[in-house]
Amino acid sequence: AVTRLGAAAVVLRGWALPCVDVLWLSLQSVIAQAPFRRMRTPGGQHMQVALTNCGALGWVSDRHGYRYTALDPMSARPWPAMPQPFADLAASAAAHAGFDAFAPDACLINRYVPGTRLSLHQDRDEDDFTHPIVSVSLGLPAVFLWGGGVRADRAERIPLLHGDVVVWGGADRLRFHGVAPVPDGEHPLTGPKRINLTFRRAR
Ligand code: MD3
Ligand code: FE
Repeated sequence: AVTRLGAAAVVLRGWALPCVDVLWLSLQSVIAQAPFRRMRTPGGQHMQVALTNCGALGWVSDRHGYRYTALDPMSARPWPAMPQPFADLAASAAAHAGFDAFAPDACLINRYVPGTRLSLHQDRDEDDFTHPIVSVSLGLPAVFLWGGGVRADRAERIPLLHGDVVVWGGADRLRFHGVAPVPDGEHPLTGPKRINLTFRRAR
């Protein structure tokens, strides 16, 4: 089933379910090379969400700000390559939502333990906002906060479940968004965690 969130944003319910096992296996090899870590914000605090990346570019945050890098700052080595099942899923979901030939160069992987939230923000660290973003939810359910063009706009609450894929593009690309605190729970695949894969064209 497809739920429309906005002019250019859709939820593909359960789209990743046929491939979650292979995604999970691929993820284990990524995190063996580039473990989850909590990065510092420019303000000096630790982010609640732990993250890692795969693909040519990875999103990082530190005292100097937010940016994409070719090297993992923890290892000084390139980020792990994007597993083919990741790239295939991102391209097929984007195509289903009307974005042909989506070739992400960055996959940000976020890990939420119960109680973790992601406050309202915009994603503006990419060069070209005409490319869509594809997000894959795994594990514990969460409530996605879908705001407007300014932070003060009231946010809609959208439940996202294991296997749901969301594609955001065009007019909705700069909407404020976030994740409400993840409720306690245990998921058969991921344990007490929510994992989100976010595919982007950074450059
Ligand atoms: C909506 N991650 O990493 S899905 C992020 O579930 C992020 O981990 C959330 O927001 C998560 O930046 C939300 C991804 C997402 C990414 C970009 C968007 C949603 C978006 C851009 C515009 C609107
Ligand atoms: Fe975001």
